[in-house]
Amino acid sequence: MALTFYYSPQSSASRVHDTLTALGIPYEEKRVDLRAGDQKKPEFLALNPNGKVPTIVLDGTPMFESIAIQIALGERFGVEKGLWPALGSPEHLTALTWLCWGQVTLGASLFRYMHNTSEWHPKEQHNAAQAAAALKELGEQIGMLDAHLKGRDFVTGPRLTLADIDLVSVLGWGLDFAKIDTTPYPNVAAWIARTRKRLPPHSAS
Ligand SMILES: N[C@@H](CCC(=O)N[C@@H](CS)C(=O)NCC(=O)O)C(=O)O
Repeated sequence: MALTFYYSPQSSASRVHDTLTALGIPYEEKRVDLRAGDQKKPEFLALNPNGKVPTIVLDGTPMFESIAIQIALGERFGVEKGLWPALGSPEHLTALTWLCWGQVTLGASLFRYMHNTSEWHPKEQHNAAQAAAALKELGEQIGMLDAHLKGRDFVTGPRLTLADIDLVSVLGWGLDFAKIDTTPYPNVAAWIARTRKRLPPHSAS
């Protein structure tokens, strides 16, 4: 098995880094300097025409989009490591559901909020009504996750999976960014702490 991981610190690659660390599989790390524009160089675009991190090359095949990478790593390495439910199990369906919900639905609200508030986006494009609507949506989504986690240690039940690791990475960033207080969401707060305790320290994110 040969795995190369292209990343930049504090980026969407961090969630894949958390997964690789949790899986404990060998891989080669290649840092991509986003400020220098390495992601738009022909040699990188040949791997990922979307020009972004994370990108991996697994046994010679490039992959991009962290959600696809997470699922591929889960299916290939996670089942035997106890971090991804076996195909055909109810937990497998639940893990896919929450992993995708976190990146697609929750992610869309986070990006909407970010696009309308952050310094990375021109102020003249900010829209206060859009930002407020996104924040309201985020509150409803986190409330929904909180209700799901009631009586569960992790999203699929008693066992940590890559769905928790990915979702905590996305949501943890979002809570900090949007300065959302977790007091109204005690199950979410406890689950984030529980999941983070299971993550070994790492250097790339
Ligand atoms: N949906 C993508 C998002 C990837 C993404 O936006 N990566 C950013 C860093 S957080 C990037 O590489 N930006 C560089 C650029 O757009 O030039 C994923 O989850 O993999």
